Amino acid sequence: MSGCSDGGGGTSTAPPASPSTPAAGGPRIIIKDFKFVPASLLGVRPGAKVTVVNMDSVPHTVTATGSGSFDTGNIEPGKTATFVAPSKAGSYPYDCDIHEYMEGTLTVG
Ligand SMILES: [Cu+2]
Repeated sequence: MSGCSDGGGGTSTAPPASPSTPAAGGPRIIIKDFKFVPASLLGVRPGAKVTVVNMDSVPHTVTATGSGSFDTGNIEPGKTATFVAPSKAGSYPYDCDIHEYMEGTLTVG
């Protein structure tokens, strides 16, 4: 096997994170300093693709608690993952499988 060394090939031209700029591609969760930002992600469309960016230096996950509705699996440092929001409106708490004190809520509707 060859050609697997480019680490996912993200865009390298993205400017530094700018909190005031809405994400073009839809809802997004940033993981930084062992926190989910925003901790409560509101107004996510049912079935929307949610992007998760891990800006920490350790792996994290976004794992729905209880419902099992979504789970990114391990997101390595500096990597981005996506998951599909539940198709039913409601509030979906999640945590990090590795650091259970990390908590957030995804609200669909
Ligand atoms: Cu974590």
